Amino acid sequence: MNRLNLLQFYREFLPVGPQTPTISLGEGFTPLIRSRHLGRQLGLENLYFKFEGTNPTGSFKDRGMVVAVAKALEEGARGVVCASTGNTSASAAAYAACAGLPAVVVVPAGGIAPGKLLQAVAYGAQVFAINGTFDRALEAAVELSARANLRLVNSLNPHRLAGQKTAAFEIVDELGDSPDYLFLPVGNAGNISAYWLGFKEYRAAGRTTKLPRLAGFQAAGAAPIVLGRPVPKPETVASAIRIGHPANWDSAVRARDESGGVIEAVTDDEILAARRLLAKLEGLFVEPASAAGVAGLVKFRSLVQDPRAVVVCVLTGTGLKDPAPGFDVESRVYHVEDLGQILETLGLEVSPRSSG
Ligand code: AN7
Repeated sequence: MNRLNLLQFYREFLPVGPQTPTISLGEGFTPLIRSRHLGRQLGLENLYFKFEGTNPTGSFKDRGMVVAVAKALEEGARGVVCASTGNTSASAAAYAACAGLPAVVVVPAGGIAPGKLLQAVAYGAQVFAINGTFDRALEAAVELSARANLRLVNSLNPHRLAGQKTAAFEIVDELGDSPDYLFLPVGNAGNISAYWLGFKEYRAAGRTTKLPRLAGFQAAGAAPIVLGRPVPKPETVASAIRIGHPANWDSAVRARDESGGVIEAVTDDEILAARRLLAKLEGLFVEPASAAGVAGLVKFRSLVQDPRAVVVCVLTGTGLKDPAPGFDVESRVYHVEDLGQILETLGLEVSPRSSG
C-alpha cells in the first residue's frame, strides 16, 4: 500500500517547492472517529474525534515539524532548536534525526512527561532542562537560535502552523464540509491558530462552504487567555499545556472572535474525568492535555444547541507518554492465587473444564 505523503498531498497550501525535500515519517492522515457512546450520552448525533495520537511521535506536532524541518534542510540550516512542554521536543528530535540534522531542545526542569523526555533522548537530541517554566525555556531557545545559528522550530516559526493547518484540511476532506464546532485544548495557542488558518484557506479555495465555531480550553491553573493576563506560575496536571504566556496569544484571540467561539477553562479534575471517559467509553487513550477539549464539551455542553450539529473534538496526543494521571491502577488489579479465584471474582456461570 502506498502511504500518502503529507507535504506532497497538500503542497498547493504549503510553503513547499521543487527544492523542498519531501521528508516523511508517516505523519498526518489521522483517523476521524465517530463517537459511539459519549455523543449519545451528551445528546449529540454527530460527534467525532480527530485522533492525532497516531502520528509517528504520538502527537499533532509532527504535522508542523515535518514542514519546519524540511524548510530548515532546504535552507541549509546548521541544526534546529526548540523549547517544549514535551511533544514539540519529541517531534523536533525525530524529524531532525530523519533529516540528518542536530537538534537542541530546552525543557522546563521536572516539567515534562517521562515518555516525552525519553523520546527526545532516544532520537538523539541534546536535551537541556532549565529551572523555571516553559516560558523561560522558550526565551532560551529564541536566544539560542539567534546566537548559535540554529533554526527555531517552535510555533513562532510560521512553517509550524502551516503544517498544522493540514489537520483542518483532513477534517473537511473527510466530512465534505467544515464541522459546526471544533473543540480543542489550548496551550501555546499555536494549534487553534493553525486550524483557523486551515479552515479559512479551504473556504477561500472553495473547498468548504462554512467555518466552524472554535471552542478552546485551557487548564484552570494555566489559563492566561481566559484571565486576560499572563500566569507567572502555571499549574496543572496537563503538563503539555502548562504555559503562562502563550506565544500565539493574539492570533488565538482573533481566531476565537472571528469564529464566534470561546476560550474557557477546565479544572484538572474535569480533564482527568474526560480522559477516563474517552478511554472507557470510546477506546481512546489520550494524554491529560488532549482531554481538555472533551472536558470543555462536557462542561459547556450548552454551547452546542442543535443535537444534529457536527462537532469535532481534537485529541492532540497519545496517552502512552504520560500514562499515570487519572488512573489508580493498583486498586483496579485483582491479585489472585488461582483460576478459582478469577472465576469467583468474575461471578460468571461456569461450564465443566474444557478438554482442549
Ligand atoms: C498534547 O510540546 O507546547 O495550543 O511544547 O502537547 O498549540 O500549544 C505542546 C502543546 C495540546 C497545546 N495538546 O497546543 C510543546 C507544546 C498536546 C500538546 C497542546 C500541546 P498549542
